[in-house]
Amino acid sequence: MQALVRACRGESWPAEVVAVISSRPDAAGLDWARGQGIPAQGLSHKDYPSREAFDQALAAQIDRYRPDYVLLAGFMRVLTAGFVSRYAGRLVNIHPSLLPVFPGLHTHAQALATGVRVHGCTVHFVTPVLDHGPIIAQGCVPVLAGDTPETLAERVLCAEHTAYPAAARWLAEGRVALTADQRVEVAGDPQRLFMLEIQ
Ligand code: NHR
Repeated sequence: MQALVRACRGESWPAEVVAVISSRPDAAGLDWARGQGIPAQGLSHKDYPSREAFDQALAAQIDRYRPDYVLLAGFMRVLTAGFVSRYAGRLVNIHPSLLPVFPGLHTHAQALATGVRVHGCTVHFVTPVLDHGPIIAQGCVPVLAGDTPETLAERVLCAEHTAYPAAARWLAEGRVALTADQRVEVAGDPQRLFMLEIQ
């Protein structure tokens, strides 16, 4: 979230972050956003009797700001089909693996347990099927000898901080389209793959 806000501040960026909303009212990112002059709001899922009720309240808050896009960043609640369809084509997530491998949670531990030599992150449109939407961009990093889930997560996070702002910029520039077979095309045909240099 901070990487997206910082990127949008850059010169000649065609986007701004209009609000930051978290399902955890104690999230440090909310205070950080307020400090940056961005409206920020906590909305605890624990205050709602069902996922549907929470998602409806969440949508009501989001719609106050009339955003063109809703970008999930560390958002940990599975969203209902109703919420996803309301923002169809405008709802994006970054997942810490090279999808379609390692959907779900604990992706870095899964990568180490499987022994893959390359790992990374995926920026994708959100669909009702978890971690399955059309891929906008990916960032990859090597798995190194001696890696722990924590050291690997840190390396992947660097890739996330490159891939997500890049994808957000393509979206804001109106360059991202979905094909009939649900693949992403980006006008100008950028590579859409970010490879981190490791010293
Ligand atoms: N919702 C839909 N419909 N589709 C996706 O692809 C979604 C989504 C909501 C969040 C982010 C995803 C990730 O990047 C995301 C993608 C949380 C869970 C999860 O199981 C799964 C995937 C993601 C985020 N959440 C538990 C739940 O019961 C709670 C886990 C917790 O609180 O620690 O919602 O990884």
